[in-house]
Amino acid sequence: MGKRDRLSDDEIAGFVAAHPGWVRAGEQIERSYSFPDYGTGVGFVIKVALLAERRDHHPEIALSWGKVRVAWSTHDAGGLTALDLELAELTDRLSAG
Ligand code: HBI
Repeated sequence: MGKRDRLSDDEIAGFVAAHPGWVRAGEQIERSYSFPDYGTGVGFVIKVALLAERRDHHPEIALSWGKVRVAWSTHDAGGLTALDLELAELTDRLSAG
């Protein structure tokens, strides 16, 4: 199982069950994070963006006041891969400050 091989539905369901906040949305996993203000959300977006650049793997990120939505998928694989799950866990760590 390479990091960029598509995951099975069961593997994805197992991740979602073990990682509160993450949900499957088609060929993505997504999670929204709440922040006390817009600026704190921006800081989180920057950290996720820098992670994405370091790993050459980029999420969808939506920023609004007090909220950031992050969605991971592997475009090259046309679905979810282990890389998405790994980066979703890293995204959670970044949200913890
Ligand atoms: N980001 N989410 C995501 N999925 C990809 O397939 C991807 C990426 N960032 C860069 C990237 N692929 C490059 O390796 C090229 O394949 C575009």
